[in-house]
Amino acid sequence: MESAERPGRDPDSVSRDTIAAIATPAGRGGIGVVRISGPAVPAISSRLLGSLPAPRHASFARFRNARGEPIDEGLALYFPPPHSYTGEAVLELQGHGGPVVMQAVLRACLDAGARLAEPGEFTRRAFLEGRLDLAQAEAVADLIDASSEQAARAALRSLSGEFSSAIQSLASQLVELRALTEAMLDFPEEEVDALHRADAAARLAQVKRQLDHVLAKSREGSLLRSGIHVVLAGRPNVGKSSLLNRLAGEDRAIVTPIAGTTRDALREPIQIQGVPLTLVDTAGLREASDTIEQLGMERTQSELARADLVLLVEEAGKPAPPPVGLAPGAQRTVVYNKLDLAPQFKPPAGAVAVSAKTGQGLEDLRAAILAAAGWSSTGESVFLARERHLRALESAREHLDAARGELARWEFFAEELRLAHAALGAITGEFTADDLLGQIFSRFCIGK
Ligand SMILES: Nc1nc2c(ncn2[C@@H]2O[C@H](COP(=O)(O)OP(=O)(O)OP(=O)(O)O)[C@@H](O)[C@H]2O)c(=O)[nH]1
Ligand SMILES: [Mg+2]
Repeated sequence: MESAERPGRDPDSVSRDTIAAIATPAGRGGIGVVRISGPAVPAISSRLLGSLPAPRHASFARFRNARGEPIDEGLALYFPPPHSYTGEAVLELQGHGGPVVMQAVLRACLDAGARLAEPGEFTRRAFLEGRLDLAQAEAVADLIDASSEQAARAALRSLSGEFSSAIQSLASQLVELRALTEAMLDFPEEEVDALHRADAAARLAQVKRQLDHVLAKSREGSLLRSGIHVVLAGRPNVGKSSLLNRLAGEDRAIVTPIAGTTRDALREPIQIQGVPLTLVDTAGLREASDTIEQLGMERTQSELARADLVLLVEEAGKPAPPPVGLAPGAQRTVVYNKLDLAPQFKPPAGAVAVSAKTGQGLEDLRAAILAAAGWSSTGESVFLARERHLRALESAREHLDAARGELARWEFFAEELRLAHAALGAITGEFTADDLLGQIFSRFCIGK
């Protein structure tokens, strides 16, 4: 891996363009913000506002275009370097949030020498200036994209550096262990005694334990970002659509006593304890009686193929053969519905009994869904990890495992430690390839 840009050491930082963008969403609003960052901010400010506002004070100003005509008026905020979001000189113009006005203000900034910012470019600069590490920069986008309060809270914790410092703590222990090992490398093999090896083994085990802990919290937290695909499946008429309506809290799917009511797959986004889920109602599985039902069941199959969790719905107290066409595969939980019709029914271990009609057992069902998805905590201490972070942590763990097998061979041991360290460094952006950075920031919105 070619390590490219490093925080705070960007060679171009003195000769950079000045960038500008509308930072508020498109459309009409009470206020719209244009943000400008870069060395030309003072010059642009004098062209637009007639002067540079006092640092970090809200100043009322009239915004003028290149011909000196007033285009809007509002508040101007100036943040001198390095104490700004990007670490550069930043000017924020808060005008009236109409699309025409905002475009005119942006146009005036471009005419005065700025260029249009690319998606995520402000945050990318913050990263390059060392204001944020890569995991924190990603947390900015995750906070904006958060689909639940829990996800937002977890993103905010990452933004404030909680995830990064857990990673850094692992990295610094690895640095110590590497230093110790490198020192050993200078001795001939036979002089490295058992004491040193035992010490290294103990330190390695310690790092590994901590890494496992971080990984577990990250796996759990990743559910908050990506959500879980939960599919309701089973024979016709068992109450799949009724359960979807109950879990969604509104009547989304058609429910009738006629077997074969649902023809099409219906997706409904819901949340359980802040974990976002996509709940999918499907056509009941049986020998199809017509073309529409046949097509419906093909959709059921493709939903099942994509499921993280299948809720196989059965009727309580009515033993029946397994539904036709339910391929083994995704993790499944059996849900016995219509408990109100069979109040004596006790579900077997691992299954849940509910009544979509009375709501009985619904809390158990919600808990079972979260447990099956791997969510165990209240969400307070999880890390809102991305797939990229999970892969890096897993790779670091593999190298630590490999290192344990190489305690008798210092060179190999040292090399595995180096690789584990590099994997962790990729999370915070200490060692990160340029194209990866491009990928990460290009998914941001413009103006962030
Ligand atoms: N008593 C009782 N009836 C229920 C319960 N859940 C569903 N029903 C009834 O069972 C019938 C079928 O319900 P649906 O939700 O349409 O069943 P489904 O599994 O979606 O059926 P298909 O779409 O045909 O595959 C309806 O008459 C519901 O009112 C329950 O918990 N108790
Ligand atoms: Mg149905």
